[in-house]
Amino acid sequence: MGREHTGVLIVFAILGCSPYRAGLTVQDSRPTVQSVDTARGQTGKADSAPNTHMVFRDIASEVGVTSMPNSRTDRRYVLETTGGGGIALFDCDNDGKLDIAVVNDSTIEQYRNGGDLMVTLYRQDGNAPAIHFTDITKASGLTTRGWGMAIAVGDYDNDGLPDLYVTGYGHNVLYHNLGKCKFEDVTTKAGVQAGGFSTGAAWADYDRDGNLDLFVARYVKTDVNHLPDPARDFRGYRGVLFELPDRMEGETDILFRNRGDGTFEDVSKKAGVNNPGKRHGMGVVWGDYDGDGWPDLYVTNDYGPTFMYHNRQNGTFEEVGFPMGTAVGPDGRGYGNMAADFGDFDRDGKLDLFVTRADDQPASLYRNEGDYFTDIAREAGIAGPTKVPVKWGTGFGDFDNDGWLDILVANGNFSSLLDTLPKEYRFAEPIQLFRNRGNLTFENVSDTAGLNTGRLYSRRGTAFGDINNDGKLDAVVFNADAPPSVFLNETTNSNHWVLFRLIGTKSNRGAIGARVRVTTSKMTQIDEVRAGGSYNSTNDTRLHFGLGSDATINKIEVLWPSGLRQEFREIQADAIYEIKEGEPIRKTTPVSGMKENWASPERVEAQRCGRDQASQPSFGLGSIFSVSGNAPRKRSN
Ligand SMILES: [Ca+2]
Ligand SMILES: [Ca+2]
Ligand SMILES: [Ca+2]
Ligand SMILES: [Ca+2]
Repeated sequence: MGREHTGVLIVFAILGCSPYRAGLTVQDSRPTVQSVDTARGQTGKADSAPNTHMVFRDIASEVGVTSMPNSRTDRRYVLETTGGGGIALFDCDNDGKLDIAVVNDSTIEQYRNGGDLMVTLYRQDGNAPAIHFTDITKASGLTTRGWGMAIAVGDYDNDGLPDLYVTGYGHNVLYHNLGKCKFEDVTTKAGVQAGGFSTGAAWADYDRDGNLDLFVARYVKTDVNHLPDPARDFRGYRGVLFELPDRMEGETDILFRNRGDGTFEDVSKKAGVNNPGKRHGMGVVWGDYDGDGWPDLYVTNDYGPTFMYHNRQNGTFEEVGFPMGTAVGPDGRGYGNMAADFGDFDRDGKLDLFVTRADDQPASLYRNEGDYFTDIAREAGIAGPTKVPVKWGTGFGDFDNDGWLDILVANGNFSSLLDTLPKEYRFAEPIQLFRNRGNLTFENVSDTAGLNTGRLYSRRGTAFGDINNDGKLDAVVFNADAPPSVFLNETTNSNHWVLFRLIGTKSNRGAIGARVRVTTSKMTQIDEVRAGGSYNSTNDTRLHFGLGSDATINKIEVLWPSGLRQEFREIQADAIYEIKEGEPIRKTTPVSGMKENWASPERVEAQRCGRDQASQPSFGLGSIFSVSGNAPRKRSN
């Protein structure tokens, strides 16, 4: 909660505007991304039915998402104000229907007595259109107690079943998925306890050996058994006795390397991502921002500059936040950074970055200019409306399927104790939604999209995914001291869409880090499969693309972490496809039992790429194949 900052970082902001140099080879090896269209000069018209009215409805209470967490709103300690908030949309039994995991916080009294169940798991058991969820937490084996924070879903053992890593205060938990939504706590055996006050976490195969690795951000040192005395020790905030974390000692961050045998080693220091300065870590998201085929890492820090770790392709990272222009806000202030997401909102083939912050601090929309990022939030119409509230979960998503990524932001103040103050932002705040006009500006549609028509809550994490498999991206949002909201996307238009479920064979099974490029007659889009992000949350790992008025996809390109590149032509839109590494694309029918049909693409290409294909035309990420001496290793299991 980065309130009351000084302006000491202004000098760095000036540096942050300069191009990325520093003698890195990345610039030289960077591929030329041949965009079909770029945002500059786009009119924003003609891709779709104009100006679709986005509509959401919170269906949580009518579909069985009703379990009340043990929590409270009158939060006084940092453990309470910053605790909790993760949501995951994932498919725990591979039946083709998304299930929901909610990470629970606790209370100080309850934690001292053993804590609360860190996760609530809802399995989707209805069949469309009758969506229904059942709380199966007790039967699922998710029985470890504690004080939960974040959830990162990833298949770390490549058995085809998504596993859960849950962070929290005191200890973290790795739940191995045994099948049928049953889980086993394997934390000790795996060696990923972490401890301290962990916040965001996310999986990625940073060394490309086929096994998912895990990054965990940590926040501050606090001892629940020796908490300070508010009356004696708190400076307070506008007279409210309320613990502020700015002077608290921070904690280091952790990178766990997956050995491929069910155990992990702590490589944080060796890899250069351990955060020795102990900045207060919050959000984590992986993304290959420079398109060199190696996943890079972005970590938001409260009270200070954020980290952009560039993957040097040799097991180490270089922190390049300032030279890349993403370390601080537009006016050079460090700010209280919360969450971040990568997405190519301007469709120029490069991943951009969106960052949420505390109150009185605008969000940043960092446009990837190739060699550095430029914060265009102000010009885009986002800085103004996002300045006011305390912002948490966020993400890019094309909610109206027009082919342009929109942005959702979940808000809410730290404690209901602050509701006694005049002119203070409320504990419960509206959600914000920004519709991408396609011309580098966004329309604030927060008041008309149905996200705030019901009771307002203090929101935290967000997870996006297509809950009812109708091609429209839905959103689940964490509510403090209440069950989550399940926002079904009921937008009506004639736009087309596609969903891809990727399955790695040589690459990690969950295909985390795979990049997909979709080209229609009017546009080219990219995205990557991620496992953890936003604020403490995990989106559906199926990639969703809105396609506007195009009912046919001319070309689908998949670049796998293994280096394999596949290309498919003339694929029908409005369907869910499964793409298994090295195999033909397959259409799946999103109903009970997931009946499968083989699509009959006119042409299917699968090429095992080597160095000799470095000059291969048309796919702008070809340089991954030309990397010598540090090619990805084979998966060991
Ligand atoms: Ca697994
Ligand atoms: Ca990279
Ligand atoms: Ca859109
Ligand atoms: Ca949907």
